[in-house]
Amino acid sequence: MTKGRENKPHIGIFGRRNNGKSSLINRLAAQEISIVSDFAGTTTDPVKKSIEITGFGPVILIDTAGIDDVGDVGKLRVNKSIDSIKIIDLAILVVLANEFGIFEQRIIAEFNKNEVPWICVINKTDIIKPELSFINNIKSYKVPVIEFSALTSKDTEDIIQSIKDTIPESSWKQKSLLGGLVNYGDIVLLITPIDIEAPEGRLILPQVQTIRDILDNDCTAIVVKEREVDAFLRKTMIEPALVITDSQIFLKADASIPKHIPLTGFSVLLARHKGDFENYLKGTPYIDKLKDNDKILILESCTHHVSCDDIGRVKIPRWLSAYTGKKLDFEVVGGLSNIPGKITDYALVIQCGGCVITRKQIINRLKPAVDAGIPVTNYGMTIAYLQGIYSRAIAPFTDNKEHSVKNYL
Ligand SMILES: Nc1nc2c(ncn2[C@@H]2O[C@H](COP(=O)(O)OP(=O)(O)O)[C@@H](O)[C@H]2O)c(=O)[nH]1
Ligand SMILES: [Mg+2]
Repeated sequence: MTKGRENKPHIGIFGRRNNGKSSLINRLAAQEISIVSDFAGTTTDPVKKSIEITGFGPVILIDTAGIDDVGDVGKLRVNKSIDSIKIIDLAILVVLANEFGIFEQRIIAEFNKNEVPWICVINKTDIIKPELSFINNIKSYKVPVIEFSALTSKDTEDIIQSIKDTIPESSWKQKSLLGGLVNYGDIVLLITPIDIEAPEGRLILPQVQTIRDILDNDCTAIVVKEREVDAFLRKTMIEPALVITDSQIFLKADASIPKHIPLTGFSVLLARHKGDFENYLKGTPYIDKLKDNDKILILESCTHHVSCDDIGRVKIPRWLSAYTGKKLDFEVVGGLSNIPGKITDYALVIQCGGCVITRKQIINRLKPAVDAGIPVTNYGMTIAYLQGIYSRAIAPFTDNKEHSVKNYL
């Protein structure tokens, strides 16, 4: 799965069995992607589809099983549907005219609990027309209500307009990686090692994204290898406004870049862009307070990046143990699997960079820990801390009020 694909806004479709959820998805996608049938319970596990909504753009639609499913298996399906609320940016509740009760109220309570905005589609209006009092009752939740028929409505324009009006801008509008850190015309120096770990013939994605972002900010990017930095600064006398380095060579960069020039790492930049940065800032220094036998939870969001796997399972445990000198107990959880045991059993939670999931998914993943007061951090911030470069690397984000984390988020 590519990064771009997973970063699209996620929209979940909920409602009782047979209300036409899958039919609605097919109309929005203008193609047959979900299995539609008149047999209640055709859609079992939530089905993710990457589609282009005409007039809005690319999104991931999640088709779910009915919220009124029955029996043991049915309940499991309902729970899976409810689980998917944690990863969506918007919900569409599909109801039928004059049918709004306990099932709808329960799912709305889940939307509210997860702070997911929603819209309501009254489907099958070709066979049952809703009464005005029914529509007004749903409108009292202060959500858009659209009368629709997946079979006979000419277009989905009203639904798409409501999606556009309701979906949070942060779910689709890309923030600038360097937002608040640079000004028009600044020169930004990037230090990237070209070693055996570097991919053949190209730069890695964070470096490419940063270069693009520098250009988008009307700044100049200069890219050098760590071995060339000293000679470059001496020969050109250029004073960059900001230096961004690969974290692995931060110490070398720290020595080469004069102290008055802000220096940070790609991984810290990405932690702000893609993580729960404010809580990482609070949680990372907790590394110094770790004690013998403390349990550390490592959250690895994808299960197919061999290099991340190595960082989470081997390098971070080794470096953390060496740095603290304590006997620590590590537990790695992959994908979006449930966390074994109680969150309060852990002394620290370390999240991966999250390149394949959305910022919202990371924040929701960490929420139980944050709510329970457990310190959280991520791979990049932890590595920066263990290498003793943390305070310099976060200074560009915390020094200046104008550039503060809050303003960026
Ligand atoms: N008359 C009518 N039938 C519909 C409408 N939308 C869906 N259906 C039918 O209702 C049945 C269930 O649809 P489906 O999309 O599978 O429902 P789901 O269980 O909510 O995903 C199918 O036979 C559809 O053809 C509609 O707007 N009007
Ligand atoms: Mg279905």
